[in-house]
Amino acid sequence: MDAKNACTIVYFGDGGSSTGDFHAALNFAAVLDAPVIFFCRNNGFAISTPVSDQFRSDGVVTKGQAYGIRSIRVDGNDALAVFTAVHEARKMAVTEHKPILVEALTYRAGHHSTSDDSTKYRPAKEIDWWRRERDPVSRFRKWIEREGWLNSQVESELCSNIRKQVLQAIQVAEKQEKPPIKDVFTDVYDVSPANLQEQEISIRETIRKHPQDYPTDVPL
Ligand SMILES: Cc1ncc(C[n+]2csc(CCOP(=O)(O)OP(=O)(O)O)c2C)c(N)n1
Repeated sequence: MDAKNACTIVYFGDGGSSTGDFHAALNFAAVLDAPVIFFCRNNGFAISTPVSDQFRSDGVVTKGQAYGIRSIRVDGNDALAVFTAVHEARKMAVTEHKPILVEALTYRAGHHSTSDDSTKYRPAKEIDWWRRERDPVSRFRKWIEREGWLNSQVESELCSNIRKQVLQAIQVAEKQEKPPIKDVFTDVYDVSPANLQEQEISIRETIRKHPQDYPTDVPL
């Protein structure tokens, strides 16, 4: 980042803010004056654990303040509020060379994953309310419609245009050669540590023993 007009943004959930690494990261960022935007999506749950069972602080914004980091809370379902907050946060991070924390208050209107049934730990009515009354996409749509920037004709043209672009991109991507197996091991470290070297030997040995189970379009 030295002398560059740049900063980093990291995204995490309320559950992430309940882990030790989060606290170490905030402290390091604060004392080292790292130009980082910590963006927390506080959707009220870490899978099924509500925030009331995770922490007693007033949300996540106060955790940033406790480490001497300027922190702001926004309505995470208001796209313009989120845009404005991140825009300002970036300016501060880049010009002042300091970290910023943004807490976006929101709600997970779907299940955590395909193996989750969130009605087991929260009322279906609550989920419906957020879907109906607070959906950020509907809110943003209403705003751009009111401004006269979107109507059903513009929308359908836009959708069919984008669909074509996506299909073309998929066709191009599918023709690309798959990355070779060695890339699995060279992606993170400059010098591969011993445990990764062992894993590479082990996977190559497994492929040698069971070639029929290894995809033919992935170079070795
Ligand atoms: C180190 C570690 N511990 C536990 C898990 C299991 N896990 C996956 S998602 C999750 C909850 C994350 O909660 P949050 O950060 O609020 O994200 P969200 O549920 O909003 O996606 C947990 C505990 C994990 N992936 N990694």
